[in-house]
Amino acid sequence: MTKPRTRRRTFCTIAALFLSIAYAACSSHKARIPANPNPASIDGCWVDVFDADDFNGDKAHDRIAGPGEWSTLRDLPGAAKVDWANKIDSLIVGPHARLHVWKDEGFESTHWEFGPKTQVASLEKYNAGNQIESMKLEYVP
Ligand SMILES: [Ca+2]
Ligand SMILES: [Ca+2]
Repeated sequence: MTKPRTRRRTFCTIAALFLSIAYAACSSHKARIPANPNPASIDGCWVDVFDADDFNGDKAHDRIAGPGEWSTLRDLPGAAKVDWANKIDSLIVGPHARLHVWKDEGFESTHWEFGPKTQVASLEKYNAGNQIESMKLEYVP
């Protein structure tokens, strides 16, 4: 009696795995990736992004929650500002996050990496001001 049940559970596990792979494959082709893809995202795994230097939120700012990958920043549903491509000037990395950013979409061209708790008042210092077009947020324990 236990055998068919185990087999069914295995089937369900495999089916769930396929569905999640299919979903991941589809979502990576979609432009619309939410600013917070995982509502139960891990505490401290985020990046605060600002449209101006010195963490000036008067213009626009957002918290992008990870872990996650954004091959484009042009369309982030759930963000206060949906289009962050080539707009970030300052940023604060959460205490449990490692931020990777790229100069072009699709994680291409120049890459910069910022560790947990990094505060960059002006990305101009790295020639990255208003240059970021894709990013990944990695969880750091
Ligand atoms: Ca800007
Ligand atoms: Ca570019």
